[in-house]
Amino acid sequence: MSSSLKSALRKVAGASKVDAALIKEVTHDIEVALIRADVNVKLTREITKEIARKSLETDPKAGMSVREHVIKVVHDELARLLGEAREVRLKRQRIMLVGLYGQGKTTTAGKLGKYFQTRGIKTALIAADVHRPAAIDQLAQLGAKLAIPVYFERNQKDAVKVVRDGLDKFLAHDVVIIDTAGRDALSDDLIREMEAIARESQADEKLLVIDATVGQQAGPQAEAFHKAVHITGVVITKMDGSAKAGGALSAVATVKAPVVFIGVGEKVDDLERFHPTRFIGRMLGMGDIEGILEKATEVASEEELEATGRELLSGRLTLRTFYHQLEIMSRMQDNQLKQLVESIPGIGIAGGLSSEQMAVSLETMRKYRVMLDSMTAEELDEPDVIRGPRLERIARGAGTSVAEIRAMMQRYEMLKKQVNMFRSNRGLQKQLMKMLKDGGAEGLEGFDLGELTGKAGGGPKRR
Ligand SMILES: Nc1nc2c(ncn2[C@@H]2O[C@H](COP(=O)(O)OP(=O)(O)OP(=O)(O)O)[C@@H](O)[C@H]2O)c(=O)[nH]1
Ligand SMILES: [Mg+2]
Repeated sequence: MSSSLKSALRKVAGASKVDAALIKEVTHDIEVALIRADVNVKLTREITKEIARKSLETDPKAGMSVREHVIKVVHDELARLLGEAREVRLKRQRIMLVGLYGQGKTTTAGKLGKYFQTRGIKTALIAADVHRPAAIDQLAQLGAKLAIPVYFERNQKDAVKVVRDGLDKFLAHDVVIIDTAGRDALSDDLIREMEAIARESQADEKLLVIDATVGQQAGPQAEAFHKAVHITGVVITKMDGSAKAGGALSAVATVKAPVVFIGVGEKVDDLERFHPTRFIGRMLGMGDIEGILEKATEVASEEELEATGRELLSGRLTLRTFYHQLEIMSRMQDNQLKQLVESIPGIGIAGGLSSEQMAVSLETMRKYRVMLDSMTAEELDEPDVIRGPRLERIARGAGTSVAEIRAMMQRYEMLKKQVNMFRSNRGLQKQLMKMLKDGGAEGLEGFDLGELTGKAGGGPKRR
């Protein structure tokens, strides 16, 4: 679908105003692209109608060109079509993979194993497909290649026993991934087996693995599995080269089963977290879509950055300053952030952080931002007022626990202490102000990224 979406948007490139004829042409192209990608026809019509209406009825935000305005509208509608993002968190958990024959469960088990392992989490695999002897070999080979232990019992026909024994063996592992057997269809015996394994393992995540080539059929499939075993997320495989990817994705979104990962090839690295905005950016052939969306919200001006820096130096650090730092850092490109981190005394010198460790710390920052987003202005300016019921309200608003909010507040308190120490060092102060002037990368001084990456990242400690 991507090339036709790209050409649709190219038409807007030179336009100086949004007019009906132009939008009609663009929405027509988008409609063709979506239908070609197997997106349901009715859904496609609704989407393109909305795109046309919103492009014409709303005015571009200040500082946005016509092209950016239309791109934003197109993005927002496609994002609705694809559904909300949900992430499988980097924590101690048991993950069970379910699905029909040949959808990619075993391959995905290996990919997920690698995903956690490279993020510093001790991971193990259990081969609970007891129906096909070759299934054990397949997972065992994957595990050997990745140096991830695999538990299996040959000639054992009781999948639940394999799971029980495997979990006993892997008590010291943080993430245990269970590969299960497929069937031709969602039969009673498959449901019974899935239920029994889910019960035995107390799986935190039950991920349905669906092959993108089933197209719109992915919808009813996801719904049926959801009814049967309450899946917590969907992994769509074979997104590489499937003309029906749009059908599978949109159909799954309509049954409210969040897509968490997509498989984009046969190799162990071919797994991506499903991130609707990034995905849409790629469909539209634009790497910079996040940049455009930010423009539509709020752009931190240079003055703002400098003000934040001065606020830091003055010692009047509030949660608002903390928030600004996170905001700006999350806007920076990975390589910029890496450079910046490496320039911080005590962190960068000893080899720096790997890109995986950076990814974990970025995740933490995003999490913090959500928490700060659910605070009131008063709370941001006077963090001391955050107590009791306020803590609970903030946790609810951020979809997290009071303990997590407390942990974030502790980070903030620590940063405050570090800033105070930093204030007594003039050399560092100069360096910070220079960074601010050079392109807005303030405030990192207070961060101990080793701490931020925590157990998962195991990042270097400050010296
Ligand atoms: N191109 C591509 N191929 C994939 C992807 N994921 C899995 N495959 C291939 O799909 C085939 C089936 O994958 P498996 O992982 O064995 O599927 P399964 O669900 O475990 O199958 P059963 O155990 O037989 O039910 C294999 O040839 C994989 O290499 C993907 O994202 N892209
Ligand atoms: Mg398998």
